[in-house]
Amino acid sequence: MSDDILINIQVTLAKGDRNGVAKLTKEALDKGLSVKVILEDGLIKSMNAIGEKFKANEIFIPEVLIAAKAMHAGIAVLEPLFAASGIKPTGRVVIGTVKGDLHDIGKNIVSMMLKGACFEVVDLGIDVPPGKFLEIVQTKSPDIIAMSSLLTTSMGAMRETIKVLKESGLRDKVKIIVGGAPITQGFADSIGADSYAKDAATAVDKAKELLKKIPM
Ligand code: B1M
Repeated sequence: MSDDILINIQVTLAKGDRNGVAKLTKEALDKGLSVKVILEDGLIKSMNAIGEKFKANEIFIPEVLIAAKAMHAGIAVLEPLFAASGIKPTGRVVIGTVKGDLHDIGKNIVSMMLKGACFEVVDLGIDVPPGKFLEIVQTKSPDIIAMSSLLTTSMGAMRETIKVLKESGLRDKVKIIVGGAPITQGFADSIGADSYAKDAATAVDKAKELLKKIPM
């Protein structure tokens, strides 16, 4: 029964039916499925399949975009459940997809899961230039900067952001975590990031670990 609704979510997302995905996501919640299961076995699974079809040239950018919007509609239903909590924020994270990169699905999932773990999240969106990260460190004093990149061509913007922070003397005021499909631990080390996470769930664990390293 729960498998039926998850398959329905996958199929509806692949068709790019935003209202349908939102409706089915609500239905899945009503049926008692967990947010994690709906997210991983419904929404993400379908989006990954879309990615594979895109890679194989079976579908093209417009279809991918439409599916991505349907994915957002599902995430929008789940998000309040991650965030709903009266507990004091664990820490403040500023997150963004780096300059030159417009991919935001993974970044939004990381953001949503951080909120679910009671972090206060300031989301700078996509195509965020190093100067914007710098400005926000100055004005919001976050504990952590979280940068996402999906393109090999935008990975360099992470290095550039860390360089700008170093030059302004603010690098040591904030912990930095990086992630996204082309990012590796080796790359994270090479640019001087404090942490790397391969997926959203790991990003939450790593963010919690980083907080422990911040002197009170
Ligand atoms: Co683009 N795209 N895309 N795309 N796109 C990829 C990334 C690509 C791998 C497809 C391919 O060729 N096989 C390829 C990149 C190749 C590379 O450089 N290595 C690619 C390309 C080339 C491009 C364009 C250049 C295409 C073109 O125009 N010719 C163009 C670039 C535009 C730009 O950014 N300047 C482009 C455009 C687009 C769309 C706009 C059509 C759309 C984005 C819509 C949107 O995001 N709103 C899109 C999409 C959807 C994809 C694929 C199909 C799916 C990405 C996705 O959302 N995955 C992707 C192929 C694929 O991944 N199979 C592809 C689902 C998401 C949940 O996973 O984002 O990896 P992901 O996030 C994961 C982890 O990576 C991690 O956690 C997330 C969840 O667990 N994670 C973090 C992410 N950020 C993190 C940060 C962290 C920690 C973990 O800490 C801070």
